Amino acid sequence: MSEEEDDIILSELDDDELVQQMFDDLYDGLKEEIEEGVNILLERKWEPYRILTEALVGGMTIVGRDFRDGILFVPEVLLAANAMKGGMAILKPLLVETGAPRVGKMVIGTVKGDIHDIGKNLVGMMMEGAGFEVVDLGINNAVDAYLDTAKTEGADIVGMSALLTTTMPYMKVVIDTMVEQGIRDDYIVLVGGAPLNEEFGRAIGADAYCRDAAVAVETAKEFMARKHNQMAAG
Ligand code: B1M
Repeated sequence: MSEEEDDIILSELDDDELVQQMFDDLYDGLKEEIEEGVNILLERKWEPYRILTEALVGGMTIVGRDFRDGILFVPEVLLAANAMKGGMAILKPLLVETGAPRVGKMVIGTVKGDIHDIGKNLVGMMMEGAGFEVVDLGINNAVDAYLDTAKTEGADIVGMSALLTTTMPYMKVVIDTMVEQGIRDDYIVLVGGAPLNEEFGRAIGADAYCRDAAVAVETAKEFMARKHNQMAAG
C-alpha cells in the first residue's frame, strides 16, 4: 500500500475516533494535525472548553504518564507541548470572546525555577473568558516579579503555578514576603499545579488551591464576590 493510501483523513473519523487520533497526534507532536483536529471538532459544534479538556488535556495526560515512566523524553514532550499550544491558540479567542464585564484583575505566573506553562496559560485563558483581566508574567518568576506587577497593575488576585515538587515551595517564599511587607491581605492568592493539593495550599498560607482551570475561575469569582461584599459593608 502506498503511503498516501495509509494516510488517515481526520475529517472522515467519527468523534470518538478523532479524539483517539488526536491523542496519538499529540503524543507524536504533530502540531498541524492537532490544529486540524481542533478545527474539525469546532465545525462539529463541540464547545471550545470540551475540546480543551477532552481532546487536548486528555492527550497530554497520556504524554505525562509515559514521560513519568521513562518512555518519552524531554524533546518528545516539548514537541507534544508545542502541538498542544497550537490547538490552544485556536481555542483562546473563542474562550475569551464572552464580552463579559471585567470582574477583577489577576497577575499569574509560573514560579522561579519552573518552565512549565501550559496549565498556567490555560488558567489565564479561562479567566479571561470569565471576564477577568489577566496579566501573564510567563515562567520562572521570582518574588519581585509577582509583587511589583501586582502593585503596579492594581491586581486583585495573585496566581501562582508550579509543576515540580522542587519548585512548589517557592510559593511560600512569595506569600511570606507578602506577609513581611504587610501586603498579604491586599491580594487574593490562588495557587495551582499538578503536584499541589489543598493541604499544601493551606500550609503555605494561600487563599485557595485550584485543582484545574475551571475551579480557578469559580474560586476567583467567589473571592471577588466576597471582596465586593466586604467593600460594600465597610
Ligand atoms: Co515536565 N515534569 N519536566 N516538562 N512535564 C512533569 C510536571 C512531571 C510530573 C512528569 C513526570 O515525571 N510524570 C515531572 C515532575 C515530577 C515532580 O516534580 N514530581 C516533570 C519533570 C521531572 C520535568 C523536568 C525536571 C524533566 C527533566 O528535565 N529531566 C523538566 C523541568 C524543567 C523546569 O521546569 N525547570 C521538565 C520539562 C518539561 C518540558 C519542557 C519538556 C515540558 C513543559 C513544556 C511547557 O510547559 N511549555 C514538560 C511537560 C509538558 C510536562 C508534563 C508531561 C505535562 C504538563 C502539562 O502541561 N500538563 C508533566 C506531566 C503531568 O503533569 N502529568 C510534566 C497539562 C496541563 C493542562 O496541566 O499543568 O497540571 P497542568 O495544569 C492544570 C492544573 O494543574 C491547574 O490547572 C491547569 C488546567 O486545568 N493549574 C493551575 C496549573 N497551574 C495553575 C495555576 C493556578 C490555578 C490552577 O493559579 C491560580
